[in-house]
Amino acid sequence: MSAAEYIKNKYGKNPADCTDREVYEALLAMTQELARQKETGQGKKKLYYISAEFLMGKLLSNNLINLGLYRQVKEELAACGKDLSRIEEQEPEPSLGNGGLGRLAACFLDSIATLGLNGDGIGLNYHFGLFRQVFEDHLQKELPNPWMEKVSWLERREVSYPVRFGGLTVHSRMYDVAVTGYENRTNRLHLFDIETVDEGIVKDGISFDKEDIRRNLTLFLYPDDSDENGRLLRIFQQYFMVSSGAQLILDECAARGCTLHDLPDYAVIQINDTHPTMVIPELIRLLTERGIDMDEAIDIVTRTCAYTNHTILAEALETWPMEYLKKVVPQLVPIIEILDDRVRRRYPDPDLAIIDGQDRVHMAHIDIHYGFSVNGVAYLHTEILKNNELHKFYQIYPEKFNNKTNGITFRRWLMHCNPLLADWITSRIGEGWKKDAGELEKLAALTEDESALSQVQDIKHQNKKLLKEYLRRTQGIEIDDHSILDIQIKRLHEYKRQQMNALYVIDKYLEIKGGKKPSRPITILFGAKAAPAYVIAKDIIHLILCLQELVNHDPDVSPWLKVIMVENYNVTLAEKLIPACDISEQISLASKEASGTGNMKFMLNGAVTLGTMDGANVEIAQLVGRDNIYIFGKDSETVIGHYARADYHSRSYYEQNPDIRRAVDFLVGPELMAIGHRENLERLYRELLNKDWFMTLLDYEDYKKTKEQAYRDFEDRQSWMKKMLVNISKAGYFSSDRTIEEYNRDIWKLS
Ligand code: 26Q
Repeated sequence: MSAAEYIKNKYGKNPADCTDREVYEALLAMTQELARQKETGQGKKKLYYISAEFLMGKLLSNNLINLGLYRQVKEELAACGKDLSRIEEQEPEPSLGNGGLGRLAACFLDSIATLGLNGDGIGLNYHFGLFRQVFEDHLQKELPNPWMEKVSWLERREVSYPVRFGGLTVHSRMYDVAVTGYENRTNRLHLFDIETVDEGIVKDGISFDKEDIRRNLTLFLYPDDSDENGRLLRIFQQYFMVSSGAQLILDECAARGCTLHDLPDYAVIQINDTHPTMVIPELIRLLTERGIDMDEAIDIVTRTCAYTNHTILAEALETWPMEYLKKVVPQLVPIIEILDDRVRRRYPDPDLAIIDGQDRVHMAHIDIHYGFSVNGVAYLHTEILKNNELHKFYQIYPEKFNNKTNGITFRRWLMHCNPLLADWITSRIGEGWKKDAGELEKLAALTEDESALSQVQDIKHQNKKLLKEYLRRTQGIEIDDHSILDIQIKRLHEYKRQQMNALYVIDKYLEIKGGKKPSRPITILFGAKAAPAYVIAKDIIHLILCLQELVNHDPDVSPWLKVIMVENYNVTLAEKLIPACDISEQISLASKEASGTGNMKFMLNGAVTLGTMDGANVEIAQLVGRDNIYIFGKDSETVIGHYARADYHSRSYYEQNPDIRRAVDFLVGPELMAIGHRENLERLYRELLNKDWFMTLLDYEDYKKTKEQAYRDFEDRQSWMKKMLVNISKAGYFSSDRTIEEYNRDIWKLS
């Protein structure tokens, strides 16, 4: 049945007479029905990807693409005067993730289904997801972000499990979201929730009673661990997820014929960072409760669970005080003590223990000892884990460690977000790249083809115009589609160094004020949410918003330089920004960014990377070659050396480099003070001068030099288009289909 007929059947009228809302709801229902028809056989072994975050983004268009209906539906609607991209705007974005880790989980689900693998996701159904960001008085303010509507992708299932906490028992309820594969099977994302949650307890922004577990359990996604007072609630959430998940896994495996003794033949559980780590002691508890002795239960679980590490920041590694666990999950405490005891008997080194001298439980240590695989998410990251951060574990379990360089789904991050480029690629090299991303390499043959280069240039310009229109309509922001578009979009964190980009804005502003004009207008665009309790991150947002006000309203400067900070950066916005971008800022302090995945999305869409030798940038540089990427800054070994010797002092860079001094002083100068708040700007100034833990000033000079080289090179339009084309042609390696094939080959071993 065609979409138009479906709509007619549903409402008894033509699509042309329907509201966008009606069309959206009909398409959603139709898509769900079609997706359900593709739920195929279960097979014996099944993957469970368990994660506190799944940052899915909007689903309508993605599902239409995967079901092979997108073009037809778009044309049918157009014939009735309806624009599918406007219909899409009816859909709220479910923001069930913070950033990279959650978005990676969503890309993985897409690829798992696309490769026809039997694998489901397990997570939580946060009612408000991550907060919605608004700017007021040049500051970030957080508001709830409701996304669940009467008609939505969630399907309520008749599946419910008791989850026991110290002092209370709740009952989980399972909701499913269909996960369509590209021209392949449909899998499921299971999101657990409880029915007693009360959205009405949220007052004044996003504050609520942290102790009322029945009412608050699945209200919000934790915006990261800098939020002190929510830690206990975070443990409640984690246990709720893993206990429901573990019960589901055991039930499903039993239904497929598993005796529990042979669980590793029926299930493999991929633990996405340490947030779901309690699934290990919980499964051991459930197995022993069902009559399996402790030794065997530990062995079974160890052969079932695999762990992915996403961070090398010591402060982001989860360690929970035993006292918290005793309060929330007393039934796991004796099991964790047994696990710790066994480790201590084999390995006397206290660094390998699960419970440390301060009675804190190191979640990653549970995963490494009691899982069969430990993987990092990019080559450099895995090397640092093996040689530095987790070196002692690597020495005792070398066979467990492996690398799985991250990837992204090309369905969403090219076919959906950049149809102009996707169609052009198809017109040049055929359709094959959609299933075999390696075929993008064929584009390399076109780098000397002038018509190809000018078409690529034209597509980039078209995308800038589309972005301009979108930002004008949705954010009231004006951009110049003839300027260089230089973009940094990612969570706000000091290690990602948005502050370095902001210092450059100041430097450039002062240069232009002094009469030195660039050869072409430049737009420097930021998008970032800061964790509500992360003070310095919020100060950096404040600085950028003040610069936006100052620079864009200065008639001497604004024709040449514009600063834009988009509000409420999310997946939907990323899909609009990335296709229009010229320069992709990936400027983390080397050794700190585990991988990055935005870097891959930009590359695929023909932006050129300006970055440090960190995370997957290292692999991008290797693939495209030094002529097609702008690399600057100290490498990871140098940085790790500075930390080891504690010999980095930002003040000496401030004192020696007049550009740096001028830009840093500007933070507390009269121009910004007239716009912003003294407290925030002075705190940032002191931080940079006295601490600068992520070594902004160390790399500043090289950053400025390299960025300006990129701006100059941009003027040679022909050679820039070549760089773009080389980037696109080498992006195939970063398809999450490749990543998932590697997970399956080395870890999951599903047939
Ligand atoms: C920890 C404790 C308590 C509460 C929250 C948290 C918490 C929440 C989210 C800790 C970390 C996160 C998110 C981490 C994350 O997104 N990491 C990113 O993962 C990407 C996918 O592998 C990488 O590409 C990025 O480099 C990495 O930063």
